[in-house]
Amino acid sequence: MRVYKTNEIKNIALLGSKGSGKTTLTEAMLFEGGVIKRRGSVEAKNTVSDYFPVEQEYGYSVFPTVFQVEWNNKKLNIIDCPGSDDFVGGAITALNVTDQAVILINGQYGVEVGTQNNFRYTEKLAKPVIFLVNQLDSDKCDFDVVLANLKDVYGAKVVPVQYPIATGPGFNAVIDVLLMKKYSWGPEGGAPTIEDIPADQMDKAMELHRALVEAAAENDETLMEKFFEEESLSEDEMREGIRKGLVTRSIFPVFCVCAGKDMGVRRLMEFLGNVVPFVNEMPKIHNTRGEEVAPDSDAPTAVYFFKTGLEPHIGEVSYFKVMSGRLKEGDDLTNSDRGSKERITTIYSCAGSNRTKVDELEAGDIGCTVKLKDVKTGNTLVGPGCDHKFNFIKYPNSKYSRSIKAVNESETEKMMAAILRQRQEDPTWVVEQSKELRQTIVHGQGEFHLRTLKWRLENVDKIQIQYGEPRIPYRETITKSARADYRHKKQSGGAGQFGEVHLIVEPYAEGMPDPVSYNMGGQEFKVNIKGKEEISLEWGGKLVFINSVVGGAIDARFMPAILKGVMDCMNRGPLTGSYARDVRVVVYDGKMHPVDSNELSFMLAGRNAFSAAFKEAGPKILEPIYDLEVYVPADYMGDVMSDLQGRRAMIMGMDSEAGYQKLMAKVPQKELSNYSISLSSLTGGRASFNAKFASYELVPNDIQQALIKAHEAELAEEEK
Ligand SMILES: Nc1nc2c(ncn2[C@@H]2O[C@H](COP(=O)(O)OP(=O)(O)O)[C@@H](O)[C@H]2O)c(=O)[nH]1
Ligand SMILES: [Mg+2]
Repeated sequence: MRVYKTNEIKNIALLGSKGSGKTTLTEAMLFEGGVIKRRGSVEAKNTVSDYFPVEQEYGYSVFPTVFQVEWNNKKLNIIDCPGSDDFVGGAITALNVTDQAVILINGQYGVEVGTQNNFRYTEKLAKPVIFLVNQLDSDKCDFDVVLANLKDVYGAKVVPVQYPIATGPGFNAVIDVLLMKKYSWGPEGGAPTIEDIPADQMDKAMELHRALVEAAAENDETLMEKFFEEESLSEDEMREGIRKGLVTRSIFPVFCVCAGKDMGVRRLMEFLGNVVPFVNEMPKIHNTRGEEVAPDSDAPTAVYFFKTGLEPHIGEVSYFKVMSGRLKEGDDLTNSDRGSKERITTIYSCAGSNRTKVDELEAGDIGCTVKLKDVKTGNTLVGPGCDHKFNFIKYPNSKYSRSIKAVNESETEKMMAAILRQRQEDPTWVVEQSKELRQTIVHGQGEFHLRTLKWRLENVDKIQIQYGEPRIPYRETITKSARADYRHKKQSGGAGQFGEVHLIVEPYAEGMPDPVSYNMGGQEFKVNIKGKEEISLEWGGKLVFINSVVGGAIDARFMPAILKGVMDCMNRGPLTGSYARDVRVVVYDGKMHPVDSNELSFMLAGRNAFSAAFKEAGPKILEPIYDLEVYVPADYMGDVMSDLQGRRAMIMGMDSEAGYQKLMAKVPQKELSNYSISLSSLTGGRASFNAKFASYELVPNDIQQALIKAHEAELAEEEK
């Protein structure tokens, strides 16, 4: 493979709902590009893309597959992404390192929820979009309906470049209204026959041609002028106009293929090579310091690692994009994120598990390498004179969490290591060892996502695991002030223990003034602040601890011990054992013993006084509330809404977005535990959602009572 210049490289993400035909199209492109000698099929489990056992087991893509084809002296770097939203991490990665999204539409179904999700990400990342209608040979496919659907959802920017003469099993020809030619294929697909447009198609073709010319001209003033004067543009001018329109997302061209029969694939590759924006035409990426990094081959080398694959027999395969400079075999580079040195022994151009050695890659290009010592997904390797780091890829929040444990407890460490390894492949798996919940929790994008993790742990790493319901990180707080004393006294033989603490607790709110005095049961307690500690709690909220002890009743040296006792209680709240937050404590009096007082005594006195006061202070349990956004087709709105009402949701608003309704609500985390499964079964998989932590709110009284009971039972169980 020769060395491609930056302006000969096109980076493309292949997106679309699961089952739209991305993996099949990939086979056809690789076949046409001469990378493989025969096309595999998803059914025969022999495609280049779906080569991991887990993908073959489930029959669809789990990981994005990077591949390269050369076509007309251009290098197309294409990433075939998993279609299911459970594996959205792959699509996010791919979109971030490419300059063009090709979104496949299943000609049988038109715009699907997966299409919508993919499109939304292209919108967020401002990437150009080409729609590609596939499966034109299916009898359920009606191109006009699909096109109307696309226009309905994405507007007038949707402009066909091709249309099929007929769809269904006899499909074998399209009219290309950019080139104004008819393309047709024999039963084996492949090389097309290119002919003049038949007379009976001419009117329709001319009409669509004019629409395309106008759409192309709109993106450039000189083209617009020419269009007004001459009512037409040359082919090159149209390509130029379409490319500009792609970059600004003012045109979404529509192409036609039948990936299964390799029809329309060559023409597609030609268009991608000619019209897709070059790497250096797209907005520049920024490094972590916010500086622009241009894909300049003469600048110092910076290579960003966006994906790690774990392959049987080979180990880690690291996929990268050359952000600037050029990468040569034998280069010695520094890992700017980890400080370590790395030598690049071999560079490959890749096509799934097929790899071809190359000597050099220039800025903008994508490749892979193996046997790196210490490079993790997200790291950057740099040459002399360069210290770029990148963190431009932002993954969505998790949507589904489960507690996880190894069935055989002795394999816990092995399990953790395996999950962390898999996280290199899919950064949307997040594992957390929660001290608070006393559970290990895995967070993912959906039930299927987590099931895949389990499959891999059990079948690849040979570790049996078990999922469970994750605990909810409740919090405890108080709603009014209360006072309590506690005397800790022990006289048994030798040195005794003595400490006595009097304190007041009250709810703390950010910005409230320091206390001056309290009135408790008709008695006045003046506050005389001698010391104040404001502790930002690790788990959110604050504890404010005030020393207002008069007349030396307790030595200042015992204050830290009292605070420690209070903190013990904050760590394991009296109601449910959850963290407590937002409390102010004023220690205003107490007693010491000249001999027997020590730190332990005051720690215990502080803890018990605080616990007693806390229980008198209208204690409440708080639960985490999430901001939920649900994208749902209008027909399902009613069902989704009433389901949410059963989840104690507070509906915050509604919006409509490209054929979908967007519903915003606040929902307790506890009620979201199985939401991805319910929403999917409620809508036949046609809705999607995301959820983000918003705040802690009081739980309703009946739930509080139930939680306290459950905690008491748990404590009794522990004592047995
Ligand atoms: N009839 C027909 N079936 C196709 C075509 N392209 C793909 N398929 C089938 O559609 C299913 C999903 O294809 P696949 O490539 O796995 O889709 P992906 O999930 O987008 O990667 C498979 O059964 C393919 O054989 C096509 O052009 N025509
Ligand atoms: Mg696939």
